Amino acid sequence: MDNHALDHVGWSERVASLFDQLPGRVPARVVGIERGTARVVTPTGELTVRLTDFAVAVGDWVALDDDRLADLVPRWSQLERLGPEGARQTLAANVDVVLIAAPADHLSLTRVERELVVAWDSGARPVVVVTKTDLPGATAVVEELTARLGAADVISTSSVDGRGLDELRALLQRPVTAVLLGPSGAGKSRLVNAILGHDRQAVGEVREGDRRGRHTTTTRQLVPLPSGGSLIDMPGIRSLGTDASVESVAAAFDDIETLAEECRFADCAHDLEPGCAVTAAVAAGTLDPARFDSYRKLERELAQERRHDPKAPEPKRARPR
Ligand SMILES: Nc1nc2c(ncn2[C@@H]2O[C@H](COP(=O)(O)OP(=O)(O)OP(=O)(O)O)[C@@H](O)[C@H]2O)c(=O)[nH]1
Ligand SMILES: [Mg+2]
Ligand SMILES: [Zn+2]
Repeated sequence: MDNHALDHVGWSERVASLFDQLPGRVPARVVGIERGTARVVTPTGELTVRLTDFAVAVGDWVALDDDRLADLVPRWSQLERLGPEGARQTLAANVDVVLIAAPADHLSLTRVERELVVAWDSGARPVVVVTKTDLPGATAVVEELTARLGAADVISTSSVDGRGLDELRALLQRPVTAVLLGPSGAGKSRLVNAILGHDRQAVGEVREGDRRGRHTTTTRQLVPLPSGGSLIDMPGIRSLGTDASVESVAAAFDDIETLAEECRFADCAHDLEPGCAVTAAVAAGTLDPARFDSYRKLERELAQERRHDPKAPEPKRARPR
């Protein structure tokens, strides 16, 4: 691939071919959003543009006409959540990898399971990144997590002693764009700094009592990395509502999906049906009841979402990957 002035923010052959459809436009990538403006990187430098006609997200590729936003390039992936009021929000666009930051000192397995569903639904590949594994007790936490999560990819990291960082750097090569998803205080920003090798992102203390963060990061930012890829740091998210597709739940709970293929009835609800392989696995002790419980909670929540949304009576289908 020829060198391009936007290589450091993820320029690729795929992006180049998208811009082939927009002759005469200047390509740019959104690297930050703040109060009605977007910070974009263009081949000749950075620029702040007003957002009037377009709703853009960090990671979007946009076409400029005279320093004005003229087009939004079609996205190949988008990480979305439903806010507390049910409004859909795009957290990041055109990401290839979703890094789910799970702090070893304050880990919620059900939260990670939900984040995996949301990540699969984006169209990008999820990787669970356990942070702070330098802390005592982390080994047991990682073991519990990997035992619970079926086939998910898990990387153990520490921004203090540097473990796992090379594995992350190997993943974050040009032109990969990754986004950091996780609760406040998980160590997302410090991880960005550790991979960068200098302190660019602000890092905040966690509260002594419950190890929760103080919402230090307040804006989403795409950071070019020395390893060639780009990493989007995000504010910690409190509530991660979702209307993910049935396929995304199946991908995140592949172990339960595999069991379900053995149920006597194809439409088994894994409740009181005879010949249910899923409840049989729970009874036999081969499926963690807590994992089955999070699966059922997510399924119920998604069924609710589909019922409430009058425009979407059918379950949402997964985007082609
Ligand atoms: N022991 C240890 N502490 C860490 C590690 N990474 C981060 N921390 C600490 O965890 C706290 C939170 O780190 P941040 O990087 O600010 O967390 P964040 O996920 O960016 O939080 P928000 O910006 O609020 O969403 C800070 O006190 C960090 O020093 C680690 O690898 N080991
Ligand atoms: Mg942060
Ligand atoms: Zn069943």
